[in-house]
Amino acid sequence: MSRIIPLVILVLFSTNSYSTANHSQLELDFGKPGDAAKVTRIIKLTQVDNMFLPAEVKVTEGETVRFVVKNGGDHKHELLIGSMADLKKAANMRRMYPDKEHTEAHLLQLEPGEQKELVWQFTTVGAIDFACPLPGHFKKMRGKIIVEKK
Ligand SMILES: [Cu+2]
Repeated sequence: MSRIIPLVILVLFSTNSYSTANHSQLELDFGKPGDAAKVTRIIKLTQVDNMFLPAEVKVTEGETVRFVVKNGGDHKHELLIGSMADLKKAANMRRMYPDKEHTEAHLLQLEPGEQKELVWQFTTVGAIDFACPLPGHFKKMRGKIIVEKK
């Protein structure tokens, strides 16, 4: 009997810590939501109708970046980070279901004149894309994040 109790406690403890970690730790192949206290680079992006300025930015592997995104256009814009395949999927979804709500951790939605921030840690060397997936914007409003080796 005395052997069972520690085992039960261990299982409860590990289940609890797993679900806590799982909740706050979304990890994608290009990184994860960053800790605002660990930001080492601030990148300002401006959206106009219809492009990002600048359209290419460089970061370093492991770095936590704060994107400060300003919609300087007259229309709604979004910033979505992801592989080109995923961005195309997102753009198709927005075309087919324009009223669906989107809440991805790597997405910002901005009204004209609005400014929002996204903190992201880039964990994989290479290039990752970003875009505004809204209909009519997606083909022009694209950019690249180059993640350089540390
Ligand atoms: Cu747009």
